[in-house]
Amino acid sequence: MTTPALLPLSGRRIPPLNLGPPSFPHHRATLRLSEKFILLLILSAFITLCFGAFFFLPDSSKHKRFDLGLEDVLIPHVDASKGAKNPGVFLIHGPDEHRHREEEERLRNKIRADHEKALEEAKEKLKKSREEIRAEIQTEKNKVVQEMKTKEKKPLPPVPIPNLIGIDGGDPEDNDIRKKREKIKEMMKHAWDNYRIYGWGHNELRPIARKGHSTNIFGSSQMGATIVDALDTLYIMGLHDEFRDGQKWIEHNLDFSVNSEVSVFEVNIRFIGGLLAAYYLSGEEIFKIKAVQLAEKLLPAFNTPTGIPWAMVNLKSGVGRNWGWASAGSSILAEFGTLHMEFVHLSYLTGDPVYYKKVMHIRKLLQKMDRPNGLYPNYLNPRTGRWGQYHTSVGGLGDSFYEYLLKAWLMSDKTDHEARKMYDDAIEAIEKHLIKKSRGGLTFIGEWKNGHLEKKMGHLACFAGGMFALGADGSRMDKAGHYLELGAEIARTCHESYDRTALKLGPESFKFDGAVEAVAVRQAEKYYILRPEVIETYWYLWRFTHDPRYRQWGWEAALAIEKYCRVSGGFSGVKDVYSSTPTHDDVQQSFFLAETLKYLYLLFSSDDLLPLDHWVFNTEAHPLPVLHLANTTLSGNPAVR
Ligand code: DMJ
Repeated sequence: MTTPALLPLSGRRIPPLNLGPPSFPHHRATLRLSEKFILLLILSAFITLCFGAFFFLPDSSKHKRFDLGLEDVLIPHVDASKGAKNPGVFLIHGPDEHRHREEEERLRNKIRADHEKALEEAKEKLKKSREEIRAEIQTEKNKVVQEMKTKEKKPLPPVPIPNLIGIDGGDPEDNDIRKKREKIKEMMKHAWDNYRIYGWGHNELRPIARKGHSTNIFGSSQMGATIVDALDTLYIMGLHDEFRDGQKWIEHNLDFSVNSEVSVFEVNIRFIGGLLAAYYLSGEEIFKIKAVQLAEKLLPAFNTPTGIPWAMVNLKSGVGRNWGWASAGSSILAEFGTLHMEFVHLSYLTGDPVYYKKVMHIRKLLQKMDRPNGLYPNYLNPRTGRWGQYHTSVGGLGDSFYEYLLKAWLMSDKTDHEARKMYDDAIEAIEKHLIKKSRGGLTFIGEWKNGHLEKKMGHLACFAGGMFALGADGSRMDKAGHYLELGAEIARTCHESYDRTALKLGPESFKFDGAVEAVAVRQAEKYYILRPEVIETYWYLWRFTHDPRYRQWGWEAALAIEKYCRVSGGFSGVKDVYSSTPTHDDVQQSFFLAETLKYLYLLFSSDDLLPLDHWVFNTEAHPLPVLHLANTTLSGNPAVR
């Protein structure tokens, strides 16, 4: 007879016990309840039995061991001679017995601990969303595939060494300029030495509190962001002891297996960009190895339904997500659109096309999409592949996407025509809809918000002056002169935004509204956090025009930084550039060493240091060499065949 208990537990229907008229629904419910109760009882009894057996059997077997004479089979190390008077009875005595008990105890504890851990992990899993679990599974799969690949991996194919021209030197002939350059180097020493003393290994420095600092872009990790970001600046300045110090730290301490959720974009531009530049400049393999290790950790961020990566990824679990503040769960244009340079270099150096494919996939997807007025909105949903809010900006949220289209073309030795076309199309739409002249004759780049132009320009957008100048050569219909002029106008506007403040440092963003021109209106927009964009534009304009005004403006900015941002423990941002008594924000940003001081140093160097026809700077000012891609053999890459 089949009893309910013997029916398969997984079966959806269990026949009711024949204890009452089946026609009454409430009875049926009662019966099902009691059946379930019985089943539960049986099940729990079974589990208890198994559990008990698991824990107690070893204990009882200990008793058996002393009288059943099976020890030679079960425990072959028992000393049989000790039980010789009573054949068949083997005793474990003294130290042996003690050791044995300890061993059993240790095993039991281990089993208990493993069991607890498994329960905890199961509990944690249940807390996660379907998507998180799916992403974890995908990450595990990728890991296995990656491991298999690694096992199969043949040595990396040799790649042609790019032309590494102008990695040092740059001594200017003019004595005054040389002194200015020396001063910038001294500022770098001050920033680095204080970070070395008070913030070593932390991401950034609090120069007044004299301790380490970090922000959410680096998650909870201490990954020495300042060290990685500063390396190439140290190198080109000839600060080689400091460079070696940083290298040693990276070799021994930089570990990416951390349970920390980081920004994919920031980690890419600061860490991967910084490590690749350090590798190219110094030739030290360790930087390349670390860059590749880190890049592998970023790959799970691309596991989305569209292949548009999440903004953040947990370096350990590979789980990704987007910023809570982003429109409709979107990824950000300036973030997923600023991976191309580094990822192409990774494929170039490893021979593994995976990185190249990820960024080309993003490009192809963007090419297919409709663009309102030819403008790229800042938000794109990685689940649906649809735009979020129709906001377009050449400042925050959009900026470096345009920069990387141009630089993809430059980096490919001007062979990636697709990238150049996308850049030209985008810039034409930007010029038509976003670039205006103020009443006072200042050219500015506004922001497009749902069909309106907001007449506000961010400090971040000031980099575009340099971009227009850099892209002038090779522009459509030979509009080179026009774009160089446009770059110069943006440089002038941004200089005005500095000049109209008490500290001669620019605000975070400034307005063009009636009588207000190039001035911040809201208190929350009056800060300066050691940003580089205005100085970056001065440098590009200097390289293309050699107009001395750019060196002069750069020097004004350097003096203002020295006067108002320098403190004994490093350099700090200021909260209000319109107040003549500055309040410090107590943060020395890593980009101050990577970008601001590097661009200043280059501004007072001769052009043979990192010449622009051989090097392309990533958006964090890390120089990467032009790749003569026609010589490489990456599979599936039409640009390189
Ligand atoms: C830097 O990290 C990079 O330049 C990035 O593209 C945006 N801005 C910051 C510095 O202001």
